[in-house]
Amino acid sequence: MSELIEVRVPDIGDYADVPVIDVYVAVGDAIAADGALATLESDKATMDIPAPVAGIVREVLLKVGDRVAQGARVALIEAAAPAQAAPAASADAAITAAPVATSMAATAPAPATAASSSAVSTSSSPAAVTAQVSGSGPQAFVSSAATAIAPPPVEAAAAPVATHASPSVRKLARELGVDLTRVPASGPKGRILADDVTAWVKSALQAPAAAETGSPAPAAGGAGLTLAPWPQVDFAKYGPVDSVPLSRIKKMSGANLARNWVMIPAVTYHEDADITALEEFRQQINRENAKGNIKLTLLAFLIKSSVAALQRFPELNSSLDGDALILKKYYHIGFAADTPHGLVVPVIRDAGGKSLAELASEAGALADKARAGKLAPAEMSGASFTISSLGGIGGTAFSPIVNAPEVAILGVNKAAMKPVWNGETFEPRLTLPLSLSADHRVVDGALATRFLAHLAGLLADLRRLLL
Ligand code: CAO
Repeated sequence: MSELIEVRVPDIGDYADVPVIDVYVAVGDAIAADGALATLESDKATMDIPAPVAGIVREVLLKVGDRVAQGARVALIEAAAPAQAAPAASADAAITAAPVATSMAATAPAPATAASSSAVSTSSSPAAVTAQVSGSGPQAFVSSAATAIAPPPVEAAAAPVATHASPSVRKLARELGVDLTRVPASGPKGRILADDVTAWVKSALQAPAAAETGSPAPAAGGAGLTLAPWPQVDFAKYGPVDSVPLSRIKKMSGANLARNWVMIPAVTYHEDADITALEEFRQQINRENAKGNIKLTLLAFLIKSSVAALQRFPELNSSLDGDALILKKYYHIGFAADTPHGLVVPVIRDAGGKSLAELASEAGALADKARAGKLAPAEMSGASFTISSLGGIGGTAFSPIVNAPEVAILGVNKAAMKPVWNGETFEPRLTLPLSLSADHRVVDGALATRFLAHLAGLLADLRRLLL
């Protein structure tokens, strides 16, 4: 007999009484694993509740307008196949849906956007408490926390007009500054889809370019981007192709990546760190603890050393807020984790106060949780600096995209033994390539290079962490 799964509202942080603004399923509907059952939206955040398993919806236990908190019942699903996550073989197992990189997104608009929020905007609070973090692509993590550098809206506030769009689409529109009332809908029952929003933005971007007879010169006054139209190519003309829909995470993260790429004047700086001694120490400790469960990872050393470097150079642990710089006195370090769903960025809170063993164990646990798609929004929010380590895979350098509203991100590639001149002879030294991308509005080249040199010095001689 098929298993009946009770889906409940997952950990949504300190939210209570959150309105249900959309319910996507009805009794008898077939639902795929991770398909959205319903959406919650508070004044600061939105989140889809995904189905933990594929199956048939047997009961819908909430409706639009209900106000819910963690643990509230969402639906009963008759699982198509036995649910792996279900405890024991209970026929009435209760499962709390894991929010899979959806949009528990802080939406604290900059004053400019707050003033011009249209009917589609749902946020008015200045407090940003949680951030969705998800990713895709080669530089694939995103914080969707709205920032002081949010794009200006396409036009000023309009009278509220009802639009039919999911919260994730409305969030996308907010981030791109699109007034949804102007976007033609192509979804069922007049629903505006993410593709409609991106198509509208594309056409808005292409219009001035087309009108300018192909001139690549920027628009007068420097406002807006004058871009050539996106190439429209019928690829099938050139050979066989498959069209595969982008994953949910990629769709959601794409807008944030594009925003960060276009809006942050980032420069990437490179430095080599001599980690010969660090690696010997790490291996020695791991040998000593071979029977225990502590394994010191390189990532733990990177986090620890980054916090020390951030303490020395606080501008790299900041965010822009209009004309002010918010210098954070906390050190919450995000790290990019590669998962089957895409890249996500779990956050280690107060990393400065944690030992190497604690950092290694917490990062390992968070990475496992990320791979299982079980990270709660709170576990992906609030980072003040991010590390993206490709060291376990390879590479010699890359240019990570700054994860707004942070101002800097550290990229790490694979350490390699290199000959280093010691004044008399070449010595083999284990060399770790570091790549720091930093927002030039906050961090100039000298500061970035001092930060990287300091970080490399800490990694080369861990005793410096004690200073
Ligand atoms: N140089 C050489 N070897 C390295 C290394 C480096 N910089 N970093 C890790 N390694 C080694 C590790 O020591 C480990 O070997 P041992 O088992 O012998 O110790 C092996 O590579 C695998 O490490 P790992 O990368 O799986 O583990 P980690 O703790 O170092 O990293 C995590 C954890 C979550 C960062 C990693 O698993 C991951 O997901 N990385 C990908 C992140 C990513 O895709 N970033 C790009 C985002 S787009 O900018």
